[in-house]
Amino acid sequence: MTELPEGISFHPDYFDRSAQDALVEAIRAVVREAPLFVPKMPRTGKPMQVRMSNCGKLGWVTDKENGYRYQPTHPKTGRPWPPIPAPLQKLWKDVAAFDGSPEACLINYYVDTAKMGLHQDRDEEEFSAPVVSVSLGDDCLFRIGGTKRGGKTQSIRLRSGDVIVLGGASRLRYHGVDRIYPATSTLLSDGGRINLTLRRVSAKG
Ligand code: MD3
Ligand code: FE
Repeated sequence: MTELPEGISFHPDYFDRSAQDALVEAIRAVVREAPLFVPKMPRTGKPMQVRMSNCGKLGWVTDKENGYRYQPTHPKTGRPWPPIPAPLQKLWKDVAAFDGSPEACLINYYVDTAKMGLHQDRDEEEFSAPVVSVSLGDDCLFRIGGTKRGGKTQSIRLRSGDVIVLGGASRLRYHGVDRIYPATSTLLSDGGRINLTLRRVSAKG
């Protein structure tokens, strides 16, 4: 077991099974109001493999015409995003070490075959706030690299209930999801993996 880079803190099994069940129920309620959508790459319009939604004042969206951005409303319904569920607001307070509340919670849903390519999260204005990630459902192989493309990378298996905090010198590291390990969790009735990322978007005035 090798050490993680500075700025990353890993909390395996942060949420126990009953807390995970409660989170899944809360996320199911969010996606009833704000349905999962298919994000499309800027310029090409190529669909990403994950399905997405958001809760919070702002949500991350992307489409062919307007590219990556945060906006206060759902791209299909035009309605505001639902609020961030209380247990996730508490999580941020407990682990983020940032003086300000989370503005966005991106919901990523992965089916068995879905992946997410290496990328940086840089659509936020406030890079001094960490990104706080919660994994639910099937395990995945997560990969983290350096702050430039093409350097060496490290892989970590993330399991249901794990929390990982990406901050400080690691906030702009490249990262992605190489694979899902199907049927490794009983949490989600239809299988797959949910990742929740809590984010601060705007700098505090
Ligand atoms: C490392 N999601 O939504 S979460 C994303 O599992 C995203 O769905 C992945 O990458 C997922 O943008 C990974 C863990 C994560 C999130 C943000 C990071 C790792 C990060 C920001 C900087 C470095
Ligand atoms: Fe990311």
